[in-house]
Amino acid sequence: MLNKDFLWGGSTAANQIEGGYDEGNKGDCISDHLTGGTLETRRCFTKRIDPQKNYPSHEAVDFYHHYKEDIALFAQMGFKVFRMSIAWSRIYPTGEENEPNEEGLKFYDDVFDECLKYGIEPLVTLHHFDMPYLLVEKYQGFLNRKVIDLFVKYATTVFERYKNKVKYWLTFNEINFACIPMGNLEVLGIYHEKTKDYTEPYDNLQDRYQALHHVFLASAKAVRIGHKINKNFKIGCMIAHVTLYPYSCHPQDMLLAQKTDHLFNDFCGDVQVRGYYPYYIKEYFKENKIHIIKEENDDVLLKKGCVDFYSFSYYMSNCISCQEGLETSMGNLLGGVTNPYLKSSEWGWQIDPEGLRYTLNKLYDRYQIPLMIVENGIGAVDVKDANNLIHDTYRVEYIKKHIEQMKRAVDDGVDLKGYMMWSPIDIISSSTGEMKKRYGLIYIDRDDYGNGDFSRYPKDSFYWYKKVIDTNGEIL
Ligand code: BGP
Repeated sequence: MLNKDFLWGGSTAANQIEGGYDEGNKGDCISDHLTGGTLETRRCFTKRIDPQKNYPSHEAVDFYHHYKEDIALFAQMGFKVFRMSIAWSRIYPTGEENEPNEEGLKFYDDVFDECLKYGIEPLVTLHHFDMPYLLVEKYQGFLNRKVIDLFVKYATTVFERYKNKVKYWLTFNEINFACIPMGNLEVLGIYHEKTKDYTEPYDNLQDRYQALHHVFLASAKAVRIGHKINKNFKIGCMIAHVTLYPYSCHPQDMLLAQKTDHLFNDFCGDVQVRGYYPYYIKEYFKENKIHIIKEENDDVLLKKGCVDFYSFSYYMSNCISCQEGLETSMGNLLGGVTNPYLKSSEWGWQIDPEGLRYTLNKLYDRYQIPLMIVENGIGAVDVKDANNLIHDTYRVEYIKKHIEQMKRAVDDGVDLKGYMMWSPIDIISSSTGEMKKRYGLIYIDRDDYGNGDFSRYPKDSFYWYKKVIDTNGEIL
């Protein structure tokens, strides 16, 4: 049974939903430089914005102008919580101004007021793949310690401004993306001059882990300051948990799965929850000749800036094997070996509801602090019929099965505070930049070629999710 105050809702990110990329004095950020792509054609990162190219974040689904309508629809579904992110470059357009941009601050005031009007708790991510672009060019993002202070200035500004409106915060979205080369740009803000394709960047392990160290410090400092500004703040970490199984019971598969799990899924959470680097990373650093340059107080700071809760995204699982030549699968950030017992989504992500129960138990066992699922959903092609109806039974099926397993984990004893599906309305896909890959409970009239008038249409899943929330997950 779920608690009465269980936080049901949905989750979004500024760069995928807002649009209005040059309105209200917003500066451009990393995602404003990413072109649209498909499953077959990768997105590109361009240093200059090229008027001939399509950059989906520029208009996204125009939440910037539709937020009232959207939040009213979330309220109609009975949302208790709405996860969104603040675009850093709306508050500090280049990241370096001394004074924040009032228009940007006002926009989020209005959004939060709208949520609170309906009794919806905003849960806010400070950094979701959208560092102000100037910081990439000038400093190579978090590779430079100066960016820690710039981030902390931004965090302090929004904590102060919204201290009576927002209680739940996340510092960095999917921070562990930085544990694979592709995370260089979107999490760390590193775009090396030798990089040709940001999805396969020139990768310098020393730089990547040094920059990640700075991100840990930025997060820890923000947690400390947040708690000083309002002792009731609950500030969490956010991990992309790609659940990994050994492909076979061969001891070498077991060991490789354990190691990959540590390095990808566990490392960042271990630092942010426990406040120190775990033992296994020291060996990895030694093997790879990585030497983290620390200042005197860094370790103390990490220890003092532990998060209050652990949040994560869960879409899928993958297998790990030391055998070569096995069939492989794609995934949310991390691919792996295909699991013969699972089916995949149209974009090749393996669907594994029971893996969610397994993961919740693993995480609670590991950390013993409250957990939140802040992303879970399925990207699919939806068809709107002549009556503007969208029969997305596959989405209902996906979410239903995951909620069933989530409830079982709560019965197992896991302290789970909330479930935020991804995403309440169709938004731009992060990996492919498409509109076609839809996650929403609400359909948006917009395609990959800029057609459509942004009208909103509830899908069948909208009415289904409303019932789920109304019954606190009893009727699925
Ligand atoms: C996560 C991101 C989100 C979101 C989601 C779905 O990695 O935090 O921003 O987009 O994945 O992924 P995609 O849009 O690539 O299908």
